[in-house]
Amino acid sequence: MNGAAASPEPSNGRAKRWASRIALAGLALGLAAYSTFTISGAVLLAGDHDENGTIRGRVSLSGGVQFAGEAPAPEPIDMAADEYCLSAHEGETVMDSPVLTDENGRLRDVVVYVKEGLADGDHPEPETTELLDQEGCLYAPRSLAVRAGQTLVIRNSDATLHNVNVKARENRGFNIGQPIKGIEAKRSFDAPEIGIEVACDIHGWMHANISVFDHPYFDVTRPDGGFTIEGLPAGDYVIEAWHHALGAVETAVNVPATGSAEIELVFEP
Ligand SMILES: [Cu+2]
Repeated sequence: MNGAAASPEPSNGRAKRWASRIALAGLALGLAAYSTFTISGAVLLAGDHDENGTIRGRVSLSGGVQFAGEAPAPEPIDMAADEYCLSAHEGETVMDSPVLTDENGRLRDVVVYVKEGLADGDHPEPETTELLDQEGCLYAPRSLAVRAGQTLVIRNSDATLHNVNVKARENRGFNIGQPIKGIEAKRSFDAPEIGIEVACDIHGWMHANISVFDHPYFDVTRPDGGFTIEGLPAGDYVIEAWHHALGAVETAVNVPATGSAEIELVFEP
């Protein structure tokens, strides 16, 4: 990802493109001193200031996460222990790996979030609930992020018994059985916590993780490794990417007042 940002540019593109290249060079130098992992590219667009020189606006921070090594080949999940699970995938083999990438090494299920740099203060309240579903004896999604206090709906969409063992450390953990198709439980978490492990003790292949934030500036990478954090105030931030099997990497980023910022995070094997 070098050069062009995927996000729309301000209208006076050429001057700002040059400005962004200079900013990029500066950022790369800064990052080299700051971090011990690889940043393979970043594009920053110049921001605007009002007459007092105050930066304004909220922008979108987007980018991607890459795994620089060779991901282990996915292996078939043996669901023979449960007839229902087998029948839910009749005619197909469900493959799994602790590190899931696309053909370009783009890493999915990574929690990307603002770790440092946010001003104290009120953040917009979450207006929606989040869903952790169990479907075909798999969690959907595998990696989930919620706000502290936000309602999490845990649903069993399968006609078989699952239990949901939520092994929180900073929050109160719980372990609930969900024996009936369509049953839902509602829970929430009080405190920020990264990567709460979730497992089904009946089906040993079922794993998920939940991260809890006290602010809204986070996302989970899509199957193409991409993420977008919307509405971030201009400023200097530390962005962390956390993966359940690979750990965490972080980078510093300056988010300009208008346009967009783009970063690339790379996990080394
Ligand atoms: Cu289960």
